[in-house]
Amino acid sequence: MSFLSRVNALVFIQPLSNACRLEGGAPGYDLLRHPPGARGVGERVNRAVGYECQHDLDCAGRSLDLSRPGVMGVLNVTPDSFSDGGDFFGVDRALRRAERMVEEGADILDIGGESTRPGAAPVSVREEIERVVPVIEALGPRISVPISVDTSKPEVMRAALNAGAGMINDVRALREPGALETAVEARVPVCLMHMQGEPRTMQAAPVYRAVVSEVRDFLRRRIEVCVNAGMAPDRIIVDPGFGFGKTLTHNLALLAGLGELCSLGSPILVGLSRKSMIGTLTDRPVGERLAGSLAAAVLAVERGACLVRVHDVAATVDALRVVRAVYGCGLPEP
Ligand code: 7PJ
Repeated sequence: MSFLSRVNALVFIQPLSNACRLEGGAPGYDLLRHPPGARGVGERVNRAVGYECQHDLDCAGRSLDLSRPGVMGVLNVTPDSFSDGGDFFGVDRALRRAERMVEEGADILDIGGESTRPGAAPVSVREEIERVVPVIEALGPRISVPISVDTSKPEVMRAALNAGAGMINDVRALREPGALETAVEARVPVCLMHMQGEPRTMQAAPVYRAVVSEVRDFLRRRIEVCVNAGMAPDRIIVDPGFGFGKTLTHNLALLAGLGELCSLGSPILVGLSRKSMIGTLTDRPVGERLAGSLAAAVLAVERGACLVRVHDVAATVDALRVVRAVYGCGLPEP
């Protein structure tokens, strides 16, 4: 088999045509989904299976378009965030950084005040609120894209939503006491992420029998728990949690097999940007992982991810423009 036909078999045909499309239901973004009027191979395949476009997500009045792959810009407001070294600690710097990400084409910003880097110290509720709320309050009126809050604490979720956030991104998938009830009541989109263990110890010795199916089953159970608690299924986004209790081998298996998560029927978000798996593969320090992160983002989108959580927004937007053009998503009208 030639290299190209291998790539086709592995990358294009399997995840795009099979994994997402044939499972039925309302799959996560699968590159066959695109705005009405877009042209290309995707549209023909799409019509043939009666595929329905994913509608926009309503993030407390601000719209997040999931009909094509989008970019979530990361804004860490922690003194110890590992990938930006705490550069943007402080409201003014955070605002400047956030506005720049929006100018560069971010579809949503994700603001977090708890570092989840391996070994990071826990943060109190009060401290986390003091980090994120002033930034969300000041930022909300200055940008038009939705703001997501990256937290597991119900008190922080409520404070952030009151301050203007419109989505919850929880690396613990609403497993902390009170988080599920808070998210159901808030009626905003929620990202449920897989993590094995806890940030302080999760990288010690993660073990899986079959990482892709275990992550998928975990996410399926969390979706069920949320829906049983009263959450609208179309508000749920899922994330395999790259680097959260996973070795390099686990992360690579998950990225290669990401298409298998499409059967969950929820849009897929991925966070691969600057992560240690990229550092290990490229032998680069955190500030030099852009090329590796872009490759990972493109691979994830080809396998069905509809949102990529990244630090380098402008470069990722460019990369996804190329992907979208190739798949007939977002081609200009003739
Ligand atoms: C992720 C996250 C991720 C989601 C972080 C970092 C570490 N939320 N929060 N997915 N990673 N949903 O920024 O690299 O992968 S914190």
